[in-house]
Order: sequence, then structure tokens, then C-alpha cells
Amino acid sequence: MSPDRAPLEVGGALWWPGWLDRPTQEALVSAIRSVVAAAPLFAPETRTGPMSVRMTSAGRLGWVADRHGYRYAAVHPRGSPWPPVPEAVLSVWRALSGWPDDPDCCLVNWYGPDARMGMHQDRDEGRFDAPVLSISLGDTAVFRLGGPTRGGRTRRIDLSSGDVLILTGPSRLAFHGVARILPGTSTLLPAPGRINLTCRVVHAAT
Ligand code: MD3
Ligand code: FE
Repeated sequence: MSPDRAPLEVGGALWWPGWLDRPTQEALVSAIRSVVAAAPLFAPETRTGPMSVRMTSAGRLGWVADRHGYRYAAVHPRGSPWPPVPEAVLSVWRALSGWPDDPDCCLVNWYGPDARMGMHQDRDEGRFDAPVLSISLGDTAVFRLGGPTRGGRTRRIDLSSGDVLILTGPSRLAFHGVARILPGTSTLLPAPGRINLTCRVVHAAT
């Protein structure tokens, strides 16, 4: 994989629709099954209850949310270290991120057909100069990308299986969220739903 295809630029983000071919998507799903076997999915707690998206992580640090708040932690809520970031994920990062270091966190988000993610900024990472790379697998998500303040105009990006999106520059701190999943739009997974992988350079636990 080399970035011989030019990405689309949307609101400062770089989007490669269908970058990953079907065998590569299948290899990623298989790698994520191993991650989930070692570090089970959990529903992060917010002030208003559990999130509808279930999550886990791979890498030196993983994202956790509980009654103490949100942070990157070196261990899963059950106390075990996170599994390593799969090589299949690192290859995508190395091909497209343009960043010299490997990510130290791969956040795994699993969306059932009714899951969504409210508009938010990602600012728990120790630095914002490194890009965030997102890989979509399974059913299409209606993703919304806004600007640096909450409540401004947003652009719709339908993220389909095999798409890669890179948030870099000003888009790195843009508000964004997942409005809904479009069940039945992909045959990659055995049941309706979607997996999103985000590779991040966190550097320090918060
Ligand atoms: C824009 N995930 O994990 S991926 C998240 O589809 C998250 O699961 C969504 O938002 C998902 O935090 C969106 C695209 C994405 C990821 C990280 C970003 C967009 C971003 C960080 C900054 C700005
Ligand atoms: Fe986010």
C-alpha cells in the first residue's frame, strides 16, 4: 500500500474512500478479534450513563472513561496491559499518516446498529501535532465533521468499509461525531454494525 491515490480533502481532513481492499479489511477484522479476545469491549461510563459505542484499545495506552472521568491509561479496566497494535493496522498508519513514529494507541470502537457518538473534541492526547488516522470496517457511518467550536456548521461524510480518514492540522481539533449507522450497507461483518479503529500518538498518560 502506498498513497498513490490522492485523498479527498474535506474540512481539512484527508479522506481515502475504499482505500482498503476486501482481503485487507478481512485481515483487520481478524486482528481486531484477537485484540478483543485479550482486552474485552466495554461500555465507557459518562455522567449520563454508559455510551452506546463499546470500546477497547491496543498499544501502550488505551482510552478509558469511568466515574473518575476520561483519560488514557496503561491498563484495561480489568487491570491487564493492552495488547500490541496489530501489524495490519500499523501498515496502514505507515503508508498514509506521514508521521515518523508509530501510534501508541489504537482505539477500537464497536457500533451496534443503534449506536451513535455525540459531537466531541479529542483532546486527552498529550499532543495535537500528530495526526489521528481512522479506519472504518463494516456498515457505513454517517459521520459529522465540524470546526473548532461546538455548534458550528458540520459536513456529512459517509464513512464506508475500507475508508481511511486522517485528521491533521486544524481538523485535528475539530468537533465531530457519528450521527448513525446505516445497517445492511456492508457484508464484511457477520451481523449489522461497524468497527472504527483510530490510531493516535498520545505519548503521555493524562
Ligand atoms: C476528528 N470516532 O474515537 S472516526 C473517536 O467513527 C471518534 O468511531 C468516530 O470520534 C468513529 O474519538 C470518528 C474519525 C475521527 C477520529 C478522531 C478524530 C475524527 C476525528 C479526532 C479529531 C478530529
Ligand atoms: Fe473523536
